[in-house]
Order: sequence, then structure tokens, then C-alpha cells
Amino acid sequence: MIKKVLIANRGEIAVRIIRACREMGIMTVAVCSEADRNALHSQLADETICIGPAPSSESYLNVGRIISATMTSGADAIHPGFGFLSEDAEFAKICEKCNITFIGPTSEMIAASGNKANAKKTMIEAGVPVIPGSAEAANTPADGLKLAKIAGFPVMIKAALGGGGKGMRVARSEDVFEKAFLTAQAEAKASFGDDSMYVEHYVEHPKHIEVQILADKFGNVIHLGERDCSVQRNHQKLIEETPCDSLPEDLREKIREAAVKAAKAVSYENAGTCEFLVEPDGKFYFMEMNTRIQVEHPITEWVTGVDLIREQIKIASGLPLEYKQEDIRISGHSIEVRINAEDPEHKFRPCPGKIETVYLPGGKGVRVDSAVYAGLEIPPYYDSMLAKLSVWAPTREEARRKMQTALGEVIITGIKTNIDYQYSLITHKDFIEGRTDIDFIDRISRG
Ligand code: MV4
Repeated sequence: MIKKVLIANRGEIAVRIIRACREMGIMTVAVCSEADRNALHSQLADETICIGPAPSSESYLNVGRIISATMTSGADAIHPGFGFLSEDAEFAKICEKCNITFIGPTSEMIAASGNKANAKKTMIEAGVPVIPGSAEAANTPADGLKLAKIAGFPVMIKAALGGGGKGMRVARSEDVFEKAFLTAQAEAKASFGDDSMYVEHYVEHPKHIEVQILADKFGNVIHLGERDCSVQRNHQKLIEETPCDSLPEDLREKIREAAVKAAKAVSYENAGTCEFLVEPDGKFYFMEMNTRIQVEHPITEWVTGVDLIREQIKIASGLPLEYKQEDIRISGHSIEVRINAEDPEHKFRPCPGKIETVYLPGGKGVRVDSAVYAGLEIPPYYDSMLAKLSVWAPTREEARRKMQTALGEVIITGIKTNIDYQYSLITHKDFIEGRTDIDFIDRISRG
């Protein structure tokens, strides 16, 4: 069993992991940058090691310094959280070589999922539905165009190593294809150091549905239901909910089963998420697999009662899953909103600065995952997410009203936040009626 965990992250997820470890009797080591000496995670862990200057490249992304901190502190495992090194196959491999338990899948699984074109081939072989189009890679516009004709216009040109929207362009017709291909490819080369592209049919107005998976080292794979993450802006999710009531139950069951099939096809291990696009007519396609714990995991915890971080640690320790699929009951409805330090009136630009006052809501069915307190300085170097507010209630509408009530109570002064903007989304007619797809924000912003 793991005895001491180094948390290679910051903010609310670091705090979340420290809490789970403490409940399990596991010692914790926080790492922090010079900008985070007063951060909550630095104060809550059993030990804290300052690993370098504020920029992520010198601290939270610095593999050498994180490995040394692990060795120095005698930690036997690293939890990477999300972002930073969480999906870096090289980092996971170094942990494996140093006999440090990486709390996540193996480096091979991370690398295999990271190449989206290869992952797509694996899913085709496994019989998991994927977006129409070839999974072959193209390196020239001419080769890309051949694939585009197979996929059928409009098409989406994607970087093999992409994900999260980088190195991605839509081409609506043949005459704009070459330009779109070269733009996407240049972006891919700059972001991932690799310019292999693949081409798919462009799916219009889909929902983004993802399925939470847990898999142990013995081949046991279960799902914990789906999350609807359609409400997003510039590939940043804003609201997540589970279950997705706006899709028929039989369709959701098929998507969940496809996710389990996908995880089994890659012999997946630990917590993971399979992302799908779901068309208005009910056709659904596997898109990619995320090999980390995700920001929105609390809503799955609300409706299943399963502590996902605890399960990650147990799986990494080599314990078999205690839950069978039939033990997982999805009960009620949960919604999460992300509270960010940003200015909705100025293109959502990040707004770091000193927090003056904080009041966070509570009460039955209300959860706050945050690392903020009055007097804390929010540094400009990292992600702008300050807190996650999540609620549970028996039905979607009750959960939505609970979220509306909770959001109405939040006070954060000293910096600008998106709280009022989130309130406007939660009370929007289309959201109330469950009419959300990935174009929801664009549609309502145009008015
Ligand atoms: C797509 C798509 C439509 N058609 N692929 C966005 C991030 C990356 N993971 C893949 N993405 C998309 N791929 C095809 N063939 C639309 C998106 C997409 C999207 C997907 C999920 C959630 C939000 C999105 C916002 C814009 C585009």
C-alpha cells in the first residue's frame, strides 16, 4: 500500500488529493512554486517543498525538480492531478523507472491515448463507433484532401497529437481545404512538435458527453455514468452535469457500454474518461480518452457516492476494484459550475490579484472545491479557475434551482470573477429546458 504521496499540482485539486490521502492515513507532500508559498495546498500538506520560481516550466512542469522532491521526501507515489504533467507519458515513464508509483495509467497507455489518430484505429478494430473519416495520418494537403473526400465535406482537420482544440480547423469545402490544413498543421507543429494530421467528417451541433471509467490492474472495468459537458467556451468547460437527462436512457446506456469497450480495448487501468460527440439524431462517436482525473469528477461522486481519488489510489496500490457494475447506482442529479478569476465583460481575460473577501455557500447538497481564502494573492502564472461549486438534488430542476441559489450567495471581492455570468447561464431558458450543445454559448452570445 502507498504510504506517502507527493502531489504534483496546485490549487483545489491538490487540496482535494491531500484530503483523500489524509482520510486514508497516507502522508502527503505538497510541492509549490515561489508564488504559491501561501497557497492552501502548501499549508494543508504534511510537508511542503518549494521546487522553484513561479513559471510552471520551472516548478509544476519541471520533471527533475519534482522527482528530486519525491526522492528527498521519501514519497513512494506521485498524484499528478489534472493539467501540468498528468498526461505526460515521459513523466510517467520516469516515475516507473524510479520505482515511484504514478497514480494513473501506465506510460504506454498515456502515450497510446495521446496519439488520437492511433487511438482511433484501435477503437475501429474494437468495434467502438468513431467519427466517419479515415484514421490514416496525412502530412501534406494533397494527402489530406484524399482523406477529406472519403470523410465527406464539411470536414474537421485534426492534429494526431492534438486534443482540447489545438491544431484543429474546419474546412467546409474543397476550395478552402489547403489553407485550413496548412494552418492547423503549423499550429500542430508549434504545439506538439509533430505535424501528422487526420481528417474527419465535421459533426454539426453535437453534445459533448463523456463517461467516467474505473479500471483495476486485473482487467475489471466499470463505468460511473455519463457527464454532459456541452456548455463550454473556447474549449473551456463552464458547466457540467450528470446524468444527461436530455438523451434517452437506452442511448445513454449504449454510450456507457461503448466507453467500457473502449477502455477494455486498450487494457486501461486507473480512472479515465471516454469522450463522445452525440448528434441530435442520436448517432454517437468516440472522440478521445482522457487518462487523468478530471476537473468535473465531483458530479460523478455526487450521483454515485464513489470517492474517485480514493479509488485512484487504491487501484495504483494494486488493489482490485471493490465495486462491480451492478453495485453502481446513479441517484439523483448533479451540476457543477467553474468559478474563474476572469472578466466576462472583456473577453474573459484572466484577472489575477488579491482576494479581499470570500463567502462560499453551503447547506444540504452543496459542495465547494476550492483553494481560495480572504487575503490570498491569485498569481498570474496559472489557470484562472478559483473554485468549483457543485450541487446534488433528486431531479435536474431541483439541482438547477439549488445551483441558482448557491451561486446567488457567492461573494468574492478584490478580483473579477465569472459568478454573475454563470448565474445568467444557469437561469437561461435553453439551459433550464436542457437544450444545450457545444454551440450553446456562441448561440446565446450572438443574442
Ligand atoms: C470535432 C467536432 C466536430 N466534428 N470533430 C474539440 C476538441 C477536440 N477534443 C475535438 N473537438 C471537436 N471535434 C469532428 N469531427 C467538434 C469539436 C468541438 C468540441 C467538442 C467537444 C466540446 C466542445 C467542442 C467545441 C468545439 C469543437
